[in-house]
Amino acid sequence: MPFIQDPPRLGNTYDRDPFFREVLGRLLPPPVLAEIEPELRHLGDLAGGRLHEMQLAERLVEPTLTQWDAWGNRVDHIELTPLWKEAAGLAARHGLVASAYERKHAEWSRAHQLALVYLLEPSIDVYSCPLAMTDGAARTLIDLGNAALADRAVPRLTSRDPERAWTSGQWMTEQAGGSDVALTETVARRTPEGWRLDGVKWFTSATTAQMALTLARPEGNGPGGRNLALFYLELKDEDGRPNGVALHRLKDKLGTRKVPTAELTLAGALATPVAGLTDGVRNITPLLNVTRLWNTIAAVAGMRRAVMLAKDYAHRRVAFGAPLSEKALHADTLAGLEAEAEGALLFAFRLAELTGRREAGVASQEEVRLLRVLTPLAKLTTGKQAVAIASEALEAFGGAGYVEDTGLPRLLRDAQVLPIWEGTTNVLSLDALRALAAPGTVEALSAEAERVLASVRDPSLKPAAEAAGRALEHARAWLAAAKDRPEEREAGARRFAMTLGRSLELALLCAHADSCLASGRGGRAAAAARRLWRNGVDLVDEALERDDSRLLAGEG
Ligand code: UCC
Repeated sequence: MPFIQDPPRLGNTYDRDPFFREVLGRLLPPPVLAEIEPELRHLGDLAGGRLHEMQLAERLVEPTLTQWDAWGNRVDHIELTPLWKEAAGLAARHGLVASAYERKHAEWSRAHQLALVYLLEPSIDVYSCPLAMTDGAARTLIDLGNAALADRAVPRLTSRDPERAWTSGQWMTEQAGGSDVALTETVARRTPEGWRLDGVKWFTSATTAQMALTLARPEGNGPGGRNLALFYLELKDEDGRPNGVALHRLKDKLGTRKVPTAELTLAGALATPVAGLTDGVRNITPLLNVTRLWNTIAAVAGMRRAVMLAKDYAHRRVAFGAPLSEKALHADTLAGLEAEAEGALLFAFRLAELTGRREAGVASQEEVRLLRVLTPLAKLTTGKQAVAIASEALEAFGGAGYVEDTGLPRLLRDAQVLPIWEGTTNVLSLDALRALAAPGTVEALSAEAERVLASVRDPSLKPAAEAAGRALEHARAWLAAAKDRPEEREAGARRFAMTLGRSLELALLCAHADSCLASGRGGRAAAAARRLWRNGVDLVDEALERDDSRLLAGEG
């Protein structure tokens, strides 16, 4: 008898995601949700239907680079996949970048924008990458106050007209280093026509952009990140000729295969300093913080997609005499994955909320500090979860999860980039420590944790909330004990950051579950909170506790 198995189906990914709808319902004022809901439902329909089908159908199609035309002209043409072309139009029309800048919904505009992103992201083959950089570039040009460049580029970066819309690159990584950006070797020279850049950029994602923000060392400046400058460049001149940018090849990557990531040379590319001739690293950080926010949303969206597929399949696949969904161990495994994704979703949208408040000018000083430290924490925590969840979700399909033409292995390959790009887990753990060293930031984080935990009143949630509270307390004690011991502080940074990230997720999920119980919306979220607790927040915490007691005992 042939093997015929019903594949997993998605359906409308907005309608079939009650947890997401619950989270939006708590976050957004009812008139805002009512206004945006038809569009969310429409995108859920596209994401679970036509786009998902396209994604499966063009699984083997990848972007290609043509460097020369038949007559010897350098053309460097990148042909994108059909889904990417479709996604570009959809992203512009639905304002996947624009809605954050139009600010139609005041401080809830970021949450609105990222809800759109959350729905489309898993079905557009990582077209979110150029969109994230575009958003970050618009934010950077605005924040740095370069009116001429902002006037020129921001209306295009935030356009809803696909014919007019631009995307931006973010060219930071060089052969000398991707994390240690201060090693940048690209040189900027002042010429009669303006600044010209020479160098090699080793990893430039989505190189089909019309502009890029990049770092270069102005001739005569010394070493280090402070002596770099942030530059704006356009890839083509007014006549459509290349602006001193030559693409060598596309990268052959484990995942994100539809993203045309290139190596390129800058040979006399005309560029404009964005904000003076120093402090390039500091000046590019608004871009980094926006792409880290997108990374967090993409991680959560990927987790939810993997869980949605695995859950649907569990109703279709029969083994040992019953559907998998009726098997206690399989159901428990899926519940564990779902709890992770739910904690992560709450963390991501808390970040979206704070970002929206800051951009709308209504955030308190404490919220600004909180946002600074939650950005690396959320990115690093959800990036790690995304890989673990994708891996476990594939296992829930048995061998089918390991077979390419099911379309499932892509989930894991595309997740693996999330802890790497935009700052690895270790780099971001150190960034979290850097943020916490600023005055008032430990206090802002403690106040957030206390506020969230104090809102948990239902006795059934107390043990989980107390576990989160204990872990947070350990983290605080470790930070104080590690203050004057730089080596131990660095070595323990990841355990510290993961403990904070995972216990904040648990605290947020407990608080969410409490509000569901209080409003009579059932105990499903409470069960998820207890499940997340059992998933091992305390295991991370124990590891930290060992570090902590070693430090407290003064051991080296
Ligand atoms: O990976 C890439 C691919 C692009 C694809 C985009 C798609 C993503 C979206 C996905 C959605 C699906 S592009 C390259 C990514 N590279 C990185 O992320 C770099 C990772 N490395 C770091 O983040 C490091 O921590 C560095 C480069 C920032 C450290 O450099 P330095 O030279 O050691 O810098 P300092 O001295 O630590 O920091 C310089 C200044 C300081 O402020 P001042 O000057 O006032 O003392 C820092 O406090 O910058 C400040 N600073 C920040 N401020 C550093 N980081 C931040 C931050 N995150 N926010 C605010």
